[in-house]
Amino acid sequence: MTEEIGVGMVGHAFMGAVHSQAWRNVHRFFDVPLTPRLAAVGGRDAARTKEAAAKYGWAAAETDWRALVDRDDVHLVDICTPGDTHAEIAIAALAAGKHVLCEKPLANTVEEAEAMTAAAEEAARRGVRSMVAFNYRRVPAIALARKLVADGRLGDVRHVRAVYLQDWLSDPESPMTWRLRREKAGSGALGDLGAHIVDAAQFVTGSLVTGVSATLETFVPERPDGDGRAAVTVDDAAVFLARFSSGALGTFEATRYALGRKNAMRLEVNGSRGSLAFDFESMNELSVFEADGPEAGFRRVLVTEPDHPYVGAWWPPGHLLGYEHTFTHEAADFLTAIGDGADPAPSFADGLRVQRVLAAVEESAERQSTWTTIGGTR
Ligand code: SOE
Repeated sequence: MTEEIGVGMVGHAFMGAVHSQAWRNVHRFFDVPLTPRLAAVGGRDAARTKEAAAKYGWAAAETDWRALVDRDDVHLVDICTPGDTHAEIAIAALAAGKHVLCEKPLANTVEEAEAMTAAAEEAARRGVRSMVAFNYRRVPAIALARKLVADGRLGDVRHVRAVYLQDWLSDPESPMTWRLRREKAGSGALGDLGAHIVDAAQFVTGSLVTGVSATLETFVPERPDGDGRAAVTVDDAAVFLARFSSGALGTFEATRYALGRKNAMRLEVNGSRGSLAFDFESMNELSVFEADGPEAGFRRVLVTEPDHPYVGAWWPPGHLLGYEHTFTHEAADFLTAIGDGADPAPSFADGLRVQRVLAAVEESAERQSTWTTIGGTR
């Protein structure tokens, strides 16, 4: 076993559960330089946090995130809380010399993301690492897509078509949640789902979104909340056009109202020599078209070969991977960067760039039908 690194995770709901399994398993499948020790999990409710610690295998439970950050046996802080707490926890942890993995979107505002990025850059000079948890980068088919584009197999990228479709809000009577409160979540489908496809599109094409024209909608303005009703203060859906630094054009759509689509995170890229298409609901596949290939038509590549990204650590070809594996890959990449003394990606600066795109989408939607250019990108 390699040297241990104590992990402290704040938050233990959906993301906490999936991150827990990644920390528990990563060193059993990947040759990582550090072995995680699940030192402590943090949550506000003592009984529920204790229960989560027992269920997911954490040695201790803390009800105050500051106490968790301050623990001597915690060297890495994993932030799995709603966006309103990311900046405060990340900045305190980095100041205390703890490596930080932070769930997406990086923050609720550009200002918070800027402060987090400044703290991360200062901490990196002290050897303290930070990364944003854009887990879809670690889907083997998405990583393969990036490689195909980088190797020039698609030629010059002309179009990016990205959608992220869920349907869990389709029923207007489904109850209020923190995800629908602006002060908690920052934005709605835009930050939750749109952030993923912006990151994935930039990652796969190696190019940045430079401007957007957007529209947002909240279809159901209030929802049941306890004995009454509460106002939904975020978008239910976001649709936007984009330009990329490479010259490509993009279209993006993020919604929680696409009935029948449960987690359809889809990306299609068309280049001068070929195209590729991905759908998370068939996450082990990548469709590839090469214009100078022997036959016309898309090929369905089953991304389960040992030489495909991340796959060699797992099962024999054709034995499929799932959602949870993407988080194990993320943990492996982060531990490797920490062990190697390297800056991991996506960095907080990458998270800030996505945050700027989200803010530009909101600004454009607010102004209605204007092209809004994003500062800091070429
Ligand atoms: C909920 O909409 C959610 O869990 C997102 O928050 C995640 O980031 C996404 O991976 C799945 O859907």
